[in-house]
Amino acid sequence: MPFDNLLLERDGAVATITINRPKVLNALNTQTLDELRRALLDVRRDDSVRAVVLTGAGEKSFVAGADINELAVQTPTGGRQHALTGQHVLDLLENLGKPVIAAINGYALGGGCELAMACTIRLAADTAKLGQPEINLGLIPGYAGTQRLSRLVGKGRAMELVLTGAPIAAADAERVGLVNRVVPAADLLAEAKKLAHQLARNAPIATRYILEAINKGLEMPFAEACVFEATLFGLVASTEDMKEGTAAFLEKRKPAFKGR
Ligand code: CO8
Repeated sequence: MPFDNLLLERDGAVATITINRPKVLNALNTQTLDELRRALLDVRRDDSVRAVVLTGAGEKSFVAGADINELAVQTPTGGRQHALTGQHVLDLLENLGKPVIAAINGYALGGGCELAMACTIRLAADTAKLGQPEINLGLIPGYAGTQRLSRLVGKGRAMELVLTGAPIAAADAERVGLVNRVVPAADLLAEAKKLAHQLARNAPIATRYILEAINKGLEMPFAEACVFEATLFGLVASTEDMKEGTAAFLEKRKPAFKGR
């Protein structure tokens, strides 16, 4: 089924997903969230996709949040369901098994900041602004923002960002660890794609296990997470790519990973 509100493009092993509702600063309505879920399932299923770039259409906004037109008329049960649906889609993104680079090309507010936080690595344009302004609408974050933000920037900074609702500039977001790197706006997409292509050349199974070890391991007690890591290490030792990677090093050549 084609998408109305997003673009899905391919360049070799890299897929680029662009949230495409620029007239409303790429706000996430129910349809867009559902299209994103479908696009992510397509990308997850396709072994030839090894990395993903996620961005917003236009120069002004990555995603300016959940669509406030829908939030304004939600019911208590509908609101709960909406939040759970959004959390499910962001969970899918975080645990896609391939790295997702957020190219934050402008406003990443509310659900937009939550979307960026579910990505693996965040690059921001120097013009970007990030924040959780839900409090200004009499709301709270609902796509797991309270949880991912406090894990990324620490409890004190998360409290300040969510309680004040004030957005921060890209440079400050980098300083507190909310984004990995800030680049000039004109270079953002190229830099994100360059990083995605670089990660796409790595051994896919090792990449998937690193994502799992960090994502799942962080939610476990330390000792259990270490055992989990060791088990994944053992599994990766059974791959052809491990043999190829170590042989290539010893033979002083570049490895050619096959994902086996
Ligand atoms: N939803 C719907 N429409 C939006 C949104 C949005 N989040 N953001 C912007 N728009 C629309 C505007 O209404 C406007 O439409 P129109 O042209 O028809 O008037 C158009 O986009 C352009 O926006 P502005 O004219 O406001 O552009 P400015 O440059 O003046 O301002 C801002 C840009 C500062 C980004 C401003 O648009 C803004 O404050 N937007 C809202 C940001 C916000 O509060 N986001 C958080 C929303 S709440 C949320 O995300 C909760 C997520 C969890 C939900 C859990 C489920 C229950």
